[in-house]
Order: sequence, then structure tokens, then C-alpha cells
Amino acid sequence: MQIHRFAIAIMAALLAAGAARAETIGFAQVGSESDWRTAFSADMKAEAARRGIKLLFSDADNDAARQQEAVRGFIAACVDAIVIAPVVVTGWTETLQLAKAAGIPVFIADRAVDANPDLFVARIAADFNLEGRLAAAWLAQATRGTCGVVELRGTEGAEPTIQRRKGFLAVLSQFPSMRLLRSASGGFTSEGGKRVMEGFLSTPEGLKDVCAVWSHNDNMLLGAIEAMHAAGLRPGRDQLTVSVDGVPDIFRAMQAGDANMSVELKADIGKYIFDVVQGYLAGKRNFPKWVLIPSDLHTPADAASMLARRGG
Ligand code: GYE
Repeated sequence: MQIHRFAIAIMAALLAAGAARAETIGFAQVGSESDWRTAFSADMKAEAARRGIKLLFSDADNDAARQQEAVRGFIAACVDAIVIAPVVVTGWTETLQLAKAAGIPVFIADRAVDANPDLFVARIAADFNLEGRLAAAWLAQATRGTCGVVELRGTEGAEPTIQRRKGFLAVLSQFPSMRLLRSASGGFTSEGGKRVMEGFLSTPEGLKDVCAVWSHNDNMLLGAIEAMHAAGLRPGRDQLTVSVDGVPDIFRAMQAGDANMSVELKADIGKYIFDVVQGYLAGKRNFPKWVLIPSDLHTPADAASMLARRGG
């Protein structure tokens, strides 16, 4: 009799495990504007496949309204959970309230929203303000605190643009001989960075008095480097460069002497995100509101090892 009950219990557990249907998770991605973004998307898809998660993937192509629509589509489809990498911080309250009313947990990845934190479970992301501070601190030591800087800003209204700029300016203000001379948005794309640099170069003063280029991401800087070469300049030498992401092409630019420092933003964050999402769906509740992704900093000294690590 005893054995019979035990067998039934095992059977029930196996059945329950066996029958547990794959989770369906909606992922609203920003777009494919940069090498980092493309690597992040690939990592999310691979990690979901590894875990047997059915991932509904939407690419907003940097269109905030389109992204809202995609999230409302996930709500209508009654997915088990929603992950959002928001194009911009604003305008999310209503949609998040809809998800909450439908009982669908929401997780913010990579960027941030300015909605009430009660409307999402957790944010999984790096500290963009820290990235800006690291970039300025590195530049201050490299220039002994005397430098005129031009800035390539990311997408207007996006959290990394707001915070990287804030962090950079906070440190710059500590050095009276370091000044931001010009700033323009390149939308986080290579073409955008090239266009902004061509704009700077077309002014009468060009890059006179400019000792460094600060870019909110590597792709814009790579576009700017192209424009600087076309103008007969030597980026990485005539002007120092600092940027963020740590994509393979910035390490190649470092090896070519065209770039000097990049703050690494980890792209393989699928495991961090799905650990939180699946943990929550399995009943876990004690998550920090902000699950911090660690940053790192790279120079030509470790460009070769970083490229090897990235399979470059
Ligand atoms: O730095 C950039 C991408 O959201 C932090 O978005 C991310 C940024 C990243 O376009 O390459």
C-alpha cells in the first residue's frame, strides 16, 4: 500500500513537470540601431531557445508608438510575461497599467521608464550614469584635466542618453579646464555619428581646440572616425576618443590606433533577464527593483583579448 502511494506521488510530480507548458514571453526590443543592440537581441533569442521559452520578439525600429502597440499586442495575446527594452523613458504608465490589470508581470530590460515602479517587477540594466562618469574620469587622467570635448549624443529621451550625459558632465564639472564645446544627437547609429561629425567639421572652427570626442556609443564613434579620416585627421591621436558598449569593431579601431577607450556594456544579459522572469513565474518574489549589470572599461591594452573573447 505504502509503495503504491509513493509511486502515485512520483507520477504526479513527473506529470506536473512533464506537463509544465513552455512559458510564452513577449519581448519588445528597441530596434537594431547598433552592433550592441543586435548582439543583445541574438543573445535573448539564443537564451530563450536554451530554456525552451517561446519568445515573441518585436522590433520597434526606434519608434516609441510602435513599441507601445507591440506591448498591447502581447497583453491581448495573454502572454505569461513581458520584457520591455524601452525606446524612451516616457509614456509608459497607461500600457503598464493595462498589463497589471491583465495580471501579466512586466520586466524592464536595458533602459528605463519613468512610470511608477509598482507597475513592473524589476529593471535589469547597467548603470548608464556610472558609464558617463567613467568616461570623463578616464579622459581627465589622460589629459591631465585640460581638454575641449565634443559630444555625440544618443537617441533623445532614451535613458542612456540622459544618464551618460549627466554622469559625464558631473565629473567634467570637477575639472575647470575641461569643457564641453559642442554636442549633437546621432541616434546611436554609425550613419548618425558620421553625419554629426561631418557637421562639426563643416563649421569654420572645425575641430580646432578639440582634444577629445565623447560618444554615447561605439557605433556613432566609428561613423565619426570615418568622417575624421576623410577630413585628413588622425582620430585616437589628434583627438582622443571615449565611448560606450565595447563592440568588436571598437577593439579593431583601438588596434588601428583610431580609438582610445570604451566602457563595456554587456550584451549577453539574456541569462540575467530570464533568471528573474522565470524565477518570478515560479513564485519567487524577493527581487531587487534594479538588478544591476556590471560595467567594465577597455583600452588598446586589452583590445586583442577582448576581440578573442568576442570571437572576433
Ligand atoms: O549603448 C547603444 C544602443 O540601450 C544602453 O542602446 C543601450 C544603448 C547602447 O543603441 O548601442
